[in-house]
Amino acid sequence: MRPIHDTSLARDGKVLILAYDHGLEHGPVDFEAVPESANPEHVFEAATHPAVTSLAVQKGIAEAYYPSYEDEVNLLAKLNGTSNLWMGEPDSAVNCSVDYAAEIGADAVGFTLYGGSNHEVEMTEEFREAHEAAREHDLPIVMWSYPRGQGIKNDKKSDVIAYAARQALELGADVAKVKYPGTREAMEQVVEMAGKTKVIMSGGSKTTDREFLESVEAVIDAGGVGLAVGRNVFQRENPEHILNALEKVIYEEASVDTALAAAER
Ligand code: FBP
Repeated sequence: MRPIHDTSLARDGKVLILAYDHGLEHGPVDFEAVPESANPEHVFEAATHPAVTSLAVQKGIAEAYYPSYEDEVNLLAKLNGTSNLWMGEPDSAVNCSVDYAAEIGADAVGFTLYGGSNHEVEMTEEFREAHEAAREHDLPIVMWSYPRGQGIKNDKKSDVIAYAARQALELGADVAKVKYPGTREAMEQVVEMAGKTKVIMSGGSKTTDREFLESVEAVIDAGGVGLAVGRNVFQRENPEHILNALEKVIYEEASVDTALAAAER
């Protein structure tokens, strides 16, 4: 296990990854709410906010835009990804090696595992290769641990999410990125199952400021270290406001009311 507190993935042991792989995973529909969010520069600018510990993007976005931001933004290179254009059991193509991620300046790497999919065995073998290469490069590895597919009846159930966190620990991820199980108590079980692997919440589709911040607060209270968030930031007209509020909740462990008051500072 690679302790993350001394890496650029963390600030004071906490993590706020701005995720921006949606153009591949979901397609242009995710940019409709705020059309300028289709421009990667808009999101790279948001990632310069001091609350953001790294920006997670696919290789193509990293190659094209990261050179202009390498002094201000930490890069988390996603190693696999998939589009929403095909149908079938969940799977994700490995499209970037750890060697190449390191070459383009990545400070960390990310990998999606769909536990429960008929492709879980192959994906786990691919993760093994990524994990061992990440260790060679001394790069932290974050697992997007998302059980889904034929083996999974309900991917929102807390014991399924706890299993996802445990898979991340067993397979050697430094950080497990999991869906929010709905309550602080459920998140505590997830964190317990993850052991020394740090747990972060996946942002999910856009909600109100209060609802979103309350879920982040519950994650922190449960012993999680932060979140990886995409739509709840870039689908807002002013990403800076919600990042100001997240900074309060994650790093200062402030209440949601305090964070909301600070959002428009
Ligand atoms: P959000 O905060 O927008 O949910 O982003 C997190 C993330 O894991 C992205 O990295 C990814 O593109 C997306 O969610 C995948 O969502 P799903 O596969 O659940 O539709």
